[in-house]
Amino acid sequence: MVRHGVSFDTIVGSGPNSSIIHSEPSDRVIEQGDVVQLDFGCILDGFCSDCSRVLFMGNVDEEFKKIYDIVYEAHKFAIDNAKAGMKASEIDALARNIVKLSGYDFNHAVGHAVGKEVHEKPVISPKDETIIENGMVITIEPAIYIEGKFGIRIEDTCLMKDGELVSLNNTTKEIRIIE
Ligand SMILES: [Mn+2]
Repeated sequence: MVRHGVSFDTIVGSGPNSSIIHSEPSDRVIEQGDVVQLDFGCILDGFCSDCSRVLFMGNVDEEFKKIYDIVYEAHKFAIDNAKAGMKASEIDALARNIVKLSGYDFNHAVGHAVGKEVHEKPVISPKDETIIENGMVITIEPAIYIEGKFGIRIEDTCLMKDGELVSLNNTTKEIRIIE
């Protein structure tokens, strides 16, 4: 990232700030028990990337784990089940319905196309009817925000290839606890 440059200003939100979608880095000191939300990307050969991961500081309570598992399941389900030829809105629904069935929702799109700009059209939202075709690059980033407490968003940049959605990020999505 240092060598190639970032595709947008890195988001780091700890504790309650993790529940703010575009949290800017602040002087807040990271504490035991915090959720730390990271959202970042770089530019390679003129093309952007976009990735979100969550870290847990020390012991994590059961509510955090429960919410993490829902978001991770929604993220994974959408990647595993998105196919070329589906509408953007249908791919949004794959992830959002898992979150909704668990009694939550989130007030942003499940993703967006990525190219020379980090946010391009189509938007993977309930209202976008664009057909997602082979060769398109989109993000899958469902989330749950518990206002004033914490937020969890898991995001990969994905390529629609041979009819299937393939994640281009290799970083683990298992729960990461920093002791
Ligand atoms: Mn994104």
